[in-house]
Amino acid sequence: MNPFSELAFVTSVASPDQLPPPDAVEVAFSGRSNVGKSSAINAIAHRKRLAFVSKTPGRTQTINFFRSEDGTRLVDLPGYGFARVPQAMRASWEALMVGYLADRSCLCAIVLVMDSRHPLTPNDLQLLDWLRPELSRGKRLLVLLSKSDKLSRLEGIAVRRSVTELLSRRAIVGEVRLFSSLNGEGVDEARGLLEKWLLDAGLPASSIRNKEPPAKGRQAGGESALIGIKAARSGRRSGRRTNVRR
Ligand SMILES: Nc1nc2c(ncn2[C@@H]2O[C@H](COP(=O)(O)OP(=O)(O)OP(=O)(O)O)[C@@H](O)[C@H]2O)c(=O)[nH]1
Ligand SMILES: [Mg+2]
Repeated sequence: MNPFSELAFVTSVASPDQLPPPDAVEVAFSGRSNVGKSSAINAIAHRKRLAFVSKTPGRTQTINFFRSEDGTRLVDLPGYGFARVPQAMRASWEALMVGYLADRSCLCAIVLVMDSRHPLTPNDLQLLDWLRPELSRGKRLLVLLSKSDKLSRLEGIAVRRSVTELLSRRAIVGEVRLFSSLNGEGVDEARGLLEKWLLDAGLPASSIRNKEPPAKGRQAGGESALIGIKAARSGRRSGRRTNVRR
């Protein structure tokens, strides 16, 4: 049975202090605007309109939470790198995303969605490098190379290989899969990996609730993904924030 088919929308969050308490095990979907994050959530849940999909880049502007009865949450993050929105608006979505990723004790895995035709943009690389310490502390990474239906089989093999090699060169531990929410390539595999990781992370939710510290609101600060990432790191160095699960 698909463990994600019973997911239901919980809440939309526009600032870090509105985040729900960390009383579930979460998997977050991140990536550039318009790469197919919301579509990937729908495909994995085998639902048509759970997360909102749009042709217009920058559609998901809040953090959207979808929860299942067993204490699992899939989290749809706002996209980054969309040039055609005002800088201030972009900065606020990106700060929201980085703030969430930097300080979420119940986050067990990050799905980085990249368009298989244009993977590894500077922002993707920056996010990957920034995630490396979290991954070495046990968080999982699944890279989905989306819209693989637009590639030939050989192109798909080549892009998966080159992304896998890049992760290895940068000492980033993660799984890389071709993915299409249109023709279903990689969907079952992605679902299986996430299910396994969530189980490894310690479901059921009742046991998690007893262990998690209370949620702490925290502003990531900053004017862009770059600045947001720097702010999150320097906050960590100065010891201001420490509740990421080790
Ligand atoms: N061909 C193809 N199109 C896709 C696929 N996944 C998503 N799309 C299309 O890409 C566009 C963006 O999809 P979304 O799922 O809304 O992308 P997103 O990353 O959530 O976008 P933002 O919320 O704006 O950051 C839509 O027109 C989708 O129909 C795919 O696997 N193949
Ligand atoms: Mg979206």
